[in-house]
Amino acid sequence: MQINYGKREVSCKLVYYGPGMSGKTTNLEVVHQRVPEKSKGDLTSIATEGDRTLFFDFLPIDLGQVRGMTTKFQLYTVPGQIYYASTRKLVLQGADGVIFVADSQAEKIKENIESLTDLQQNLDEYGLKLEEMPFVIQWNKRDLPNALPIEELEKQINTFRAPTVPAVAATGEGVLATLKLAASLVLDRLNTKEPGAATKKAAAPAEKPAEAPPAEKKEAVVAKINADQISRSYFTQYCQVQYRLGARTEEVDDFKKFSMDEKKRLLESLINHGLLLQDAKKRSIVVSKEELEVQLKEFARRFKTKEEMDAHLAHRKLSLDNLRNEATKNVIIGKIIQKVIPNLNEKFRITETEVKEYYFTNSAKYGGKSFDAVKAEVIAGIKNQRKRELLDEMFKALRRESSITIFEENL
Ligand SMILES: Nc1nc2c(ncn2[C@@H]2O[C@H](COP(=O)(O)OP(=O)(O)O)[C@@H](O)[C@H]2O)c(=O)[nH]1
Ligand SMILES: [Mg+2]
Repeated sequence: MQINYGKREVSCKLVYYGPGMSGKTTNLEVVHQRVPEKSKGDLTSIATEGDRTLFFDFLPIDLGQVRGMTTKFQLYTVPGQIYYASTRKLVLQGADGVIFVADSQAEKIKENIESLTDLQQNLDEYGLKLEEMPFVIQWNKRDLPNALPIEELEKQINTFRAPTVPAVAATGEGVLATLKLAASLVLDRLNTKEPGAATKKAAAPAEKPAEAPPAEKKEAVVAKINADQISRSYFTQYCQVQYRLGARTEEVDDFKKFSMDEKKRLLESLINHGLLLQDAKKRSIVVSKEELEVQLKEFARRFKTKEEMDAHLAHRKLSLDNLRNEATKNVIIGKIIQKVIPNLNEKFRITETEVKEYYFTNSAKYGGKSFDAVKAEVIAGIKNQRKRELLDEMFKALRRESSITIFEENL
């Protein structure tokens, strides 16, 4: 759960768990269809040909103002197949609540129980206990003739006596009821864990800035980019993620300490990204699920197997959220460049003379290899350099028309 007191925003993560084919993806599809346009993002599904979820499905939704805070939920599903065990664990990272989608069919009882055990084991590794978490069971596929009676399911599966909702996800029945129930449990928990956290800010008198509520004092601001504020906790998180993404070693530090100079440099890059995202918003640039899918698949291609990729992420302590954010940023950068610079292809056209020139001036880099042997590498090098130049120009232009304040004392 992330709380941004400055923006009065709370962001929660809900994970739909359950055996393969129980209806998790269907649940997300129904939520996506039924939630009003302005309150939802794109549904991102990364599926194999067989229409089975490969990584996870992702849907951000906005439940509106709850007790004075904007409440955002990130909905995730997990892949059901046994061989994606490590992905299932990764998706659970940072979960605030779990919805277990059970398949009511008599012949699925064993799979349901196995999946529930798998869920408990995975949570255990994060030091979490299902019985202490916001947890809802959905009895799905109630329409099928071989569905077991609910009392029977309760007896065999619901050992914690978690709240349950019967559903026919295929027709949408029970889907929103399940989500609402889970969301309310998460929000209740937020209020008991941090008494008054959600209400304090809303009730605080606005006219006396000298007596800011304690929540705001805690949340120091490191910079302002136009109307947006960057809190210190967000910045700290950003620094850690950038360090992990760029790490050259397999294992990373739990918490990397940065010098003041490094912090300032990271803040500059965060400001650049912030400006870029604001600009994208102004230009109504959005990232479609297909575009995100291409980026994520591109990343996955670097690994021979899924297990290898999951291990890579786990070693670097990177979550799927981190990956998705990076991918989104990359897509946005590409789209803005294309919009801002209409003659982009012209700029990226590289003549043979230029390639040779670059090769000779940077010959040290190529360790004495012949021109022909490294030509492709040289061209890629030039393209990267141009891309960096273009981005620099863009950042400069954006900074000229923006108001940026840095609070160094809070770094
Ligand atoms: N009859 C019936 N079929 C359902 C229901 N919910 C989902 N399905 C079907 O079950 C299959 C698997 O659903 P899916 O959402 O992909 O399962 P996932 O593997 O848990 O993501 C699909 O063919 C769905 O159309 C339901 O309530 N009743
Ligand atoms: Mg699925």
